[in-house]
Amino acid sequence: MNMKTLLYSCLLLIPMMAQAQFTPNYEEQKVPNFTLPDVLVRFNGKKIKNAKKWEKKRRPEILGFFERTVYGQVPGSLDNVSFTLLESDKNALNGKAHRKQIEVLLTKNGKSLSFTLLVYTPKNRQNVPVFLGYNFYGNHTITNDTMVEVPKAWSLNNEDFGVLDHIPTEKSRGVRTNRWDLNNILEGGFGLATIFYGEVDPDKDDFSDGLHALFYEEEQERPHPEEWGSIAAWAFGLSRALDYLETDPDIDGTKVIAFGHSRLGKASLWAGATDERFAAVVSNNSGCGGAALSKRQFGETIARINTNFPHWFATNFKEYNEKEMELPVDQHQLLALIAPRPLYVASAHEDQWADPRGEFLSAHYASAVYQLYTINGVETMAMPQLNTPMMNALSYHIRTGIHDVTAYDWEQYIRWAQKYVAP
Ligand code: GTR
Repeated sequence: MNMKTLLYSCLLLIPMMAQAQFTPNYEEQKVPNFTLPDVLVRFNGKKIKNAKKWEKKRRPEILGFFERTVYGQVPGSLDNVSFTLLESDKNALNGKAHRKQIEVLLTKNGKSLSFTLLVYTPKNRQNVPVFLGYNFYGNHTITNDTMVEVPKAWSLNNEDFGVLDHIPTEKSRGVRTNRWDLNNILEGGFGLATIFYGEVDPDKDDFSDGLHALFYEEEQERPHPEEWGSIAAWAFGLSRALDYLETDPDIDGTKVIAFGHSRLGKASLWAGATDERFAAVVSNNSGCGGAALSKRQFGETIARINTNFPHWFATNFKEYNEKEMELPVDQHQLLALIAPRPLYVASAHEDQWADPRGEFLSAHYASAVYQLYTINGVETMAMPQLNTPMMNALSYHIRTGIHDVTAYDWEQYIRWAQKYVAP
């Protein structure tokens, strides 16, 4: 081999090596050995023995770490939050539901941002428990109801849904009804409240828009390294929606369940952790940076997620790219921050990218905190069979199929919420 060919092959190797580094691991035997930080041992080594000490000592330090280093802190508070009822119909969905669309207006530093909350409650019912969660492409995608407004905010493109040039469109009305089992939610005695996540913070690596920009000091262009990324902004938006829900007599503000799928499941978990007014949380296939343990490095990893989605987490979190073992926390501790409130973690068998086993083990290790309250969680380390939920206040299931939200998932969430959230 002459010098030239040698040099050429080396040049070819560099991108291949970078690629190899990023090849996701899907083999259980290749999961590295690691010691999980004990949820009940403080950073100073002291053991936590009861719920009181957990709440006073351990919970705040875990929350503080996740705030500064993972999702990022919210820099201050809003000047004002106000609600305007845009529209309502007591005979929506063929007389089954009461529909409302509410504008939630957030103001800070003379700037404002608004989002539209779509709420359905069972007809002629008041004070009902409700599932609150974001949708990916607009409120009008979750139902065929023609009265639901098409949002104007920036959207991810989706050719199948007719979303080109990042503009939500009428064409996608009803395209996501499969992910929102509205009939069964209402028949189960629950309301459903949803928001298009792009209205709170567009899902792109651009900090000039969305919620972040409201909080900037003069000439600031992006959050400081310990400040919030998009997931924390979405979580904050859920809390502002909860501010409204607490004022609505049709809804029981003490029984609002934060629900989310995938990246929005990460947001619902963080909302439940930071805002204890949420009565319960559902994490559907939330994966890396959500329910799944990072130290397993199975499927999506910290480096991968921070590279593909540089805006999701605090800049500080990038320090742990390919350094999972150095991270003094793991995601079971995020789950533990929800305790003693009911929590449902769900995986899908074909969703290996989200590491179902890592999601399961995370729920298992979080159970130690539920036990302090004598509440049952995921006690065993053996994963359940497919489509066989382990149902307790802290529940887990893995169903057949892909990364998605299905009628099967909703059937379990409704049953669980009837038992543990709104008995
Ligand atoms: C994937 C991402 C996951 C998950 C998912 C989703 O591309 O890697 O962490 O959040 O998107 O939100 O659908």
